[in-house]
Amino acid sequence: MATVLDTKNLANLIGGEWVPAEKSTAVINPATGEEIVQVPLSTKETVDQAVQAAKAAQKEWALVPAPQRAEVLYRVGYLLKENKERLSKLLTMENGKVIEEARGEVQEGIDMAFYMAGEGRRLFGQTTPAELKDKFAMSQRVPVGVVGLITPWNFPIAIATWKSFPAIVAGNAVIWKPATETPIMAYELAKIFEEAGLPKGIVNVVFGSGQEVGDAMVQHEDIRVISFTGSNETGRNIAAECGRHLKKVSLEMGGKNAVIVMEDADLDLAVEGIVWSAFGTSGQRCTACSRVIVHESVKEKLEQKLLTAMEQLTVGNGLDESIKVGPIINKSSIEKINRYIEIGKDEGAKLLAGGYVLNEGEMKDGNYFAPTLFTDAKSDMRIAQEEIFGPVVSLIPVGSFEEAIKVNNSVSYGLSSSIFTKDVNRVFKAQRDLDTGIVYINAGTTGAEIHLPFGGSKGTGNGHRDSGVQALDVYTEWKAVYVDFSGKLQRAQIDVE
Ligand code: UN1
Repeated sequence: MATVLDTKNLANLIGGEWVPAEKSTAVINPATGEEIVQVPLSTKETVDQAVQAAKAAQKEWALVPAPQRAEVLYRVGYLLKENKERLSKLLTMENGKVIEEARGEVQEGIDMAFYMAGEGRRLFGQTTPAELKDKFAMSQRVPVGVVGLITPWNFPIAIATWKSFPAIVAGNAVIWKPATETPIMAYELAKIFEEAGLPKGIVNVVFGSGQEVGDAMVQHEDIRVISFTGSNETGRNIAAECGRHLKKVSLEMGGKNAVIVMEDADLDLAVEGIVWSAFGTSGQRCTACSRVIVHESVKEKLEQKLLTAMEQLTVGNGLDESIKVGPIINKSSIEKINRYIEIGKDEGAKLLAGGYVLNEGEMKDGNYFAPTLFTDAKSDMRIAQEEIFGPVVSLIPVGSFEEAIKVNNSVSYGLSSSIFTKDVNRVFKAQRDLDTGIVYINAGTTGAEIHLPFGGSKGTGNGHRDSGVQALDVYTEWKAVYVDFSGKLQRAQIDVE
């Protein structure tokens, strides 16, 4: 199909100029194996150029009143809306997710634009009484300066908006390294920033590898914040390095999310929730359901209903509206998923459906994996503990509500969880006791809305949140201001009557 992209060679955006790089690599459509575009493999020097441009631009940007900074985001929101269909198609081509989900992801960016633009007229600080007479006290948010964003391929536009929009409205300049697998959304969003009138140098896009570009960002003394979404291993390394540089770091590193199905659940609804959150985006969401913790009394019924629902899942190129499950991002992910299938079998879990690569007919040049269901898994098996990031879900039978909560909490991640039950007491106990940053009642594990905090506990993060008003905490410092209008020296804690 004809691409709707206006270039065959992407360039970096530095200080408002599109700068080609010497080296590049191919971006492959995971549905067809075809090359879509070349993406730069930039160097450390490029990062430094971008930081210099950002530093210069940020000083003026910080002085623009926040409601005016927000005007740019409103325009970005409208431009995303106008371009929604075109962007969604490009997103499906580079990432593989089915077109309906691509539209949903672009919508998430639109929502984030209007939400964060609203913050231009809030960005609330506090005023508070001073302890001394004729003295005024307040706190306010101030921009950090230059911030570094490292974004993943699985939500190449939504996650970029979660991070860049709060950074921009708060008065920062951005160095952004998008995933090399999915650079087109970054290119398109950067062009939208330009068209919306964002001053040159406020968003700089540097394409390239984590080892070269990501590492240079983490090392750069003038980048004061790193916000990263990706693997736990990379996140830990980034955090350690940021620690050495006393740099603030916000991490979102995945999950091992479970749906709990109790004996009183609406099983048909639970099946819909499981299928959508386990096999949507081919399981390549941080929030994807990869465990189903089921009360043993309804286990067999649930298995049967799941198998029937899975038969309806059509796998193929996501540009075709009838397809429900798109391809896997690349060959190495396919290998990883395959390894986990073997691990699951060796551990003694029972494979009920799927478990193999699909490469017949139109799927022969893409990376496809059959939706997969294991049952009789134990909570300490590797397939029930480790993030697979593919369309693989494991059923773990339990005997009680208490055991279900315990099994849910037994993993090293803490992003999302869900319970299907009609018992209001269990609902409230579950939302209290499930140790994840996101909890769903009678819905699957995916579908976070942008005005709530996104992130989680344990191996998922380090205490920060993407999106929601909480994202502002990542991109601002607090300043406490005291105004003494007594005309004399008043000593805090001492001259108190
Ligand atoms: C991710 O998988 O990293 O809640 C983000 C959801 C989406 C965002 C997922 N709104 O599933």
